[in-house]
Formats: sequence, C-alpha cells, structure tokens
Amino acid sequence: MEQPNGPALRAIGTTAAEFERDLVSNLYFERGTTMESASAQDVYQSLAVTVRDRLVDRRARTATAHQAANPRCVYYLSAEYMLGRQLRQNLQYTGTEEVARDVLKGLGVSLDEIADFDVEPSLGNGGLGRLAACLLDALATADIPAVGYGIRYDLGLFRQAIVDGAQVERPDDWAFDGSPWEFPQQDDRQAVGFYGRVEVEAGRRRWIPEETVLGEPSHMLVPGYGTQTVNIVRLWRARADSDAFNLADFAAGRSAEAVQEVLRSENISKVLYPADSTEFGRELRLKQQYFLVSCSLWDIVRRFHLRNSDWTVFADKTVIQLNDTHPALAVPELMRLLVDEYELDWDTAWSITRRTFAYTCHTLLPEALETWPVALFERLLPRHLEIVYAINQTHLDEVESRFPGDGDLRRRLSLIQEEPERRIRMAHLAVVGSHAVNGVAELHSRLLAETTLADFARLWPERFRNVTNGVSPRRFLRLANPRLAALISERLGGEGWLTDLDQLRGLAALAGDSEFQRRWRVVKRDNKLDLAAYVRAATGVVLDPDALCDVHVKRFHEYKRQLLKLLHVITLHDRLRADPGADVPRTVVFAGKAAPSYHAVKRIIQLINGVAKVVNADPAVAGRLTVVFLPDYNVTRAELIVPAADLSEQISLAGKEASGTGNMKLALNGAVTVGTLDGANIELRDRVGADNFFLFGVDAACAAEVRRGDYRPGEIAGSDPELAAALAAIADGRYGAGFGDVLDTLLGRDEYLTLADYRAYLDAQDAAAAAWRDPARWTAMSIRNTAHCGFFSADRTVADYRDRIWHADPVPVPPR
Ligand code: F55
Repeated sequence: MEQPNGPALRAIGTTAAEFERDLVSNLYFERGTTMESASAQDVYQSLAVTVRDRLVDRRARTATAHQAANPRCVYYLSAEYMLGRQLRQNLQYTGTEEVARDVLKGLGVSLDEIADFDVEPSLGNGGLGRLAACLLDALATADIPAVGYGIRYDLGLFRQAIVDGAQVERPDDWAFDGSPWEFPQQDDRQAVGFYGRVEVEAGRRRWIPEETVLGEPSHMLVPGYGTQTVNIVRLWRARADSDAFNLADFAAGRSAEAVQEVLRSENISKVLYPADSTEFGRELRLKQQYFLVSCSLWDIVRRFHLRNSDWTVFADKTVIQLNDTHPALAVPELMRLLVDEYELDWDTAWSITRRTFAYTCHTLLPEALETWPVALFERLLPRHLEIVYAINQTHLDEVESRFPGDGDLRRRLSLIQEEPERRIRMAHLAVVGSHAVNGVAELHSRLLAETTLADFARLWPERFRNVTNGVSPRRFLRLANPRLAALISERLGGEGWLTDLDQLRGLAALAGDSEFQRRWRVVKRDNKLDLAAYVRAATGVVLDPDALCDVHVKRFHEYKRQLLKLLHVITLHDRLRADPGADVPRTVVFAGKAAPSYHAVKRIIQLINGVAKVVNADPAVAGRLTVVFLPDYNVTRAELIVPAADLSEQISLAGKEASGTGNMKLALNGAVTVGTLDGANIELRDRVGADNFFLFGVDAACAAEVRRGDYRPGEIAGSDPELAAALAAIADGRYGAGFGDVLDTLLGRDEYLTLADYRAYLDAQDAAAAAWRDPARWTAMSIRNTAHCGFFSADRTVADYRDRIWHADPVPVPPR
C-alpha cells in the first residue's frame, strides 16, 4: 500500500460527525441502502468498514516507514491463527468505541446488539493458534515490522454442538455473511506447483511440477495498541486457474466433471484440520503445508527485493519464525529458491537459510511430532525430497565428524526415520534448518533438551533456548473484562499497565484493603451474571453468581485430565448428598472441543453431560453444586468465561502440557489456580506465590518414574473408598449406562495417572474450598494473582524473542 500523496483523499476523522458521515456513506455506497431500510447486518458491515478505514491510513504510513527504514522484518509462519472477533478490538485500538456507541444510539441502534454480528475467524485448533494471534498483537504494539503468514481456510475449526450429551461437529463457514476485515488481493496471486519431476538442464536441477494451483492473498490488519503501527496477517486461499472449469463437460451435461479440477485445487484451503496433538497422515494436509510455505516465501523474497538487491544481506533483513513444524517445508523450499531459481551455490544458500529460520516447538508428546511418509513426499514434492536428502547428508557428515563411529546416534539424528516405514521427521528438519530452537515454558524447554530433542541439544547446545508464552492484556483483560480493567486503571491512575503489565504489581498493596476487595468482588459477580445469562440462554442451566465458579476450559485431551475434574465432581455429589455443608456452593464449568476422531475424549464429554444432567436435577444438591458443559469453546467464549472464573483448573499430568496459556489468562483475571507442576504453571506459581496457588500432584520426574515402574491403578482405587465410590457410581450407570470403556482406561493402564493424583487433587480442592469460605482471604489471593501476572504479557514474550532470537529493531511510525 502506498502513502497517499497524489490526489487528496477524504480525511478520516474521529469526531462523532465524521464517524456518522462515514457510517452512513458506507451504508449507502457499500450496501446500497439507507438507515431507514438497513438490516442489522447492513449496519454491522458498514460499521466494520467505517472502523477498518480508520486503520488504513496507519497501515499506509506503516508501510512507508518500513520501506524507508529497510529494517530486519519478522515473518511468522503459522498454519493457524485464532484472531478472535475484530470489531471491539479495532474500536478500542482506534479510540472510537464511545463515538461509535453514541452515533449508533443517535441512529436508534445499540452497539452491543450490532457487535454480536461480528464473527470470529476460528482458523486454529487451540493454544498454538491463539499464541500466534497474541504475538502478532504484541509485535505491532512493540512497533516491530512483522507479517503473519497463514492459510485462509473457508471452513475454520468445526462448530461444536451437543446433541444427546455428545459432541456433534458442524462446519464453520465463518465468512458466509461477508468478511469486512479482509482485503483480498486478486492481483497478487502466486502459482504453487505440486507433483511432477526433476529435470537436469545445463548441470542444474530444476523441478517441473505437473499441477499448479494459485495462491490468492487476503490480508487483515493487525494494529498495535497505543502506537501508529499496523502490521498485517496475510492469509492464502487456493484458487484454480480461470480456465480450469471445463466448459465442454458442462455443455454436455456433466456438471460434476466440469468442476472437478476447480474443486481439486480449491480444496487445499477448504478446511482447517481439527487435529490437535495426534499425528495423522493426509495428503491434503501436506499439500496445505507446502501451499502456505510456497506462497509465503515467494512473498517474503518479493518484499526483500523491493528494498534490497544483494542476497548476502537476506538473513540480516529477514527472520522467519516457524510456529511448530507445520511450516517446516520452508527450509527445503528456501533452499530450492536460492539454489535452483536464483542459482546460488549450495553452501551460501545453506548459510543464508540457517541464519534466516528459527523454530518454536509446542509439544513433548512423541506422537505429536510430525513425520511424512517418504513415498508421499517424493510424489508430491520430488525436488524437495532431493534437497532434504542433501541437507541430511551434510548434517550426518557433521555428526560423524563430531562423534565418529556412533551409528546409533546418526540413526537417531537423521532427518529420515527408517522403521517401520521411511518417513521424514519434520522436527529434525526444523532444528537442522534453524539457528534457534525454543520451547514455550521453562520446564518444556528443559525437557525438550533433555528428552525429545536431547541428541540435538548435545550437538548444538547454543541453538536451544526458552521463550515462555504470554497473552495479550489488551484482549484478555481490557476487551474481555472491561469492568476489571476500569477498576485497575482507576487505582493505578491510568492505562499505562496495558502496555507495561508489570505495573499491575501496584495492586499488591491493595490486596488486603477491604474497600478495594469489595469493588473487586462486585466486578467478579457482575461478570458471573453475564456468564450466567449466556449459559441460561445456551443450555437452560441456571447459575448462582455467588457460587465459586470453577472452570476447566481448553481442548479435550486425556493428558489435560478433564476426567480427573469429573471424578472430583462425582465425589462432591456423593459428599453433598450425605452432608450439604461438605463443600462451598460451586459451579463447575467445562468447555472445549475434542478432535472428531479422538473417541476416548468424546466419551468423556458424554460422561460430563451425563453427570451434569443428574447433578443439576438432584434436589439434594440444588444450590450447592451445578455442572455445565458450555458448547463451542472459542476465543469469544473464552472472553466470557475467563473474567467470571474464580478457580482455574490447570491439572494436566506433569510433563505433558508444554506451557498452557489459559492458565495465564485466568490468573490475569483474578482466578486462583489449582494446578500441577506442569508447563507454565510452575512459573505462574513462582510469581504469584505458593500461598496464592493450590498445588497438587506428582511432578514430571516422578510421573516418568511411575510410568516406568509397575503402576497399578486398580490398587489405588481399591484403597481409597471415595475414589472407589466414584468409579462405582459410573459403573452402576448413575450418570448414564455404558461408560465401561471410560472405566477400563482408568483401571487398565491409566496412562495419564488420573487415579494416582486423585487424592492429592481432592485435598487441594478442599483447601481451595476452605479459602473460599473466608471472602477476605480469597479476594486477597485473587488480587495477588492479577498483581503478579505482569510477566505473562505477550509483550514480554515478544521482547524475549526480539532479544534472544530475532534481533529486530522497532520502527516507529510517525503520526499523521
Ligand atoms: C495443532 C495441529 C497439530 Cl497437527 C498439532 C498441534 C496443534 C495444536 O493446536 N497444538 C497446540 O495448541 N499446542 C499448544 O501450544 C500452546 C502454545 O505454545 C501451549 O501453551 C500448549 O501447552 C500446547 O499444547
């Protein structure tokens, strides 16, 4: 986008009159209607464009400033982004929320009603995708030149409905009613090749693809908070060539055949794969990965050439962060571009490539490390396979020279796994092709270097580092919890904390102040009323705003142990039937999606719904215990639940959760954590203080040891009467018949040590209940959680990436 110089542009202002003029004019010229006859959808679309336009001028100035400074740019490659709704964010970042509210009111419309038409693009599965969005927010806020690259899936992560207690997946056609935040760029399409063969031409190898698909970029604006910088996230959509439609077939009545080629091409960006953590091999997914990488690298190189001509400075101007291994094909693709297309010699190209890439790993689960069958890879990307082999050869030669004769080590470090079938190890490719490798929390980075990537850490210790995750305080406090944000700003004397989250420390002195505590509790209660209104409309369940709001919200996975929480609920149900004073009044909220093919956790969702039905209908516990499963957890739902939570469940088996980020969002909003020594929980506890955190459970070392020994879950169940009773209640069909399979996983292997941690978990919950009975004590804990969460700002995370990996300087954008 160019700086508007030439003919004068219509000025974009922030006064009510200017806002109203633009809104009405957008309604007229974009929607072809007037206020009198506009639908709510018309008003929403025009409002969105009116707000968006207020960022366009900043974007133009940002592009100009970047062009002039020729800085080092950060390119974030991610197959997933969970950006969340855009309207309120952009109103806030442009400072037009009040103006918009007043103007709409004057026109007889309520902003809150219109804002509900805003649809979140759910282009991710969970934490990894949301982290990408938080980092983009913090990058722009830090004035760092950055572009996020991703895929514009037509269908985002499935929408979850609960039918007869079970998860049902529905397509998420998020842009169905229009997508006002996007700028599609049909004139910037880029051809991507697949299949074909490698030809040798004058001694040079060149890939001749057999099939091409067009990548069409569409970008969304990523404004920084309190700054003029507006970066972009560029999402690629697959398009068939315009002559792919077979007119002859169509004319002959073969309409399905006529569109076959169009569909085959456009299928590439049709749907986000709903797998989280379990590896699965699908040709279309590999195609998606290459599609993302090929389009994005072409764009990165094009941008480089706008400002530079000499390849030797490429890595000084470019850093490409790989968000997990999904975009790791960028390593051989950059090599192919440099060697085959730009004719650099191999060693120069390899040095540039390594200096350009950095890789973030988000897991420890071996089953989540991506590998691709060599046969498939060879068919789809024959030249890339040759390049991977060549990289592997140099790599293994280095291993041999450093550790002569250690064949076993060579086998373990190879980019190719040989047994049971030959597969390419994408994590190894990413490590070998990068100058920096990071985990996402202290424990995770340590375990990566000690276990999953131990051989690499021995080979290149200098490449390994930690960058603990963080979350955007703008989205997860200011936007999600305006009441708490207002109270904080009032006490801290301004909004400086929004970009300097350590300032929250100033609240610690108020932790014991009874008037401040009262205000704090009013905010929490009001947030619970909002949640209750939503829950009632969505599920019919009525929540008590004075009950302890206990939340377990995140993707479903056995390691996250939703089942442990459910055993606690069942035990509470038993206890309360015998003694109504056995626990504090409590609402337990579950939310999260299960991968459609992950049968074991879909059964747990059914069991949760079975328990909820029985407990909520049991007069013996009415007003004491309520259980809800809130369907379709996404960023928007999180923004509703997180501000209302009192107790945050972070109960994964130690050593399994890489970091977690829900733990940070909840603590920031004053929820107290009950958690294990896993992921970033450890750092959270260190900061908020052991007194303000309910710790329980085996640690990672102990968990590994238990797993190695002969663990007998049946014996634990036999020796703990309350646990035995909970299991018996499930077996007896109290919560629905036929949950024997769930019991079998517990009493058989109990892979995630649910039974081993049960008693310690109940004790921690009893301690939490005791603290809740003393409102002054609880509120002080809650305030201290918020006060000591500054470290978990995504701004700190970005500062760490900048200092430890990117070495990219900010480029301030001058105001107009
Ligand atoms: C998505 C697709 C595939 Cl093929 C594999 C994994 C995923 C995915 O969504 N992973 C994910 O969300 N990982 C999470 O990343 C977070 C951000 O670093 C961590 O906080 C969290 O611990 C980790 O599980």
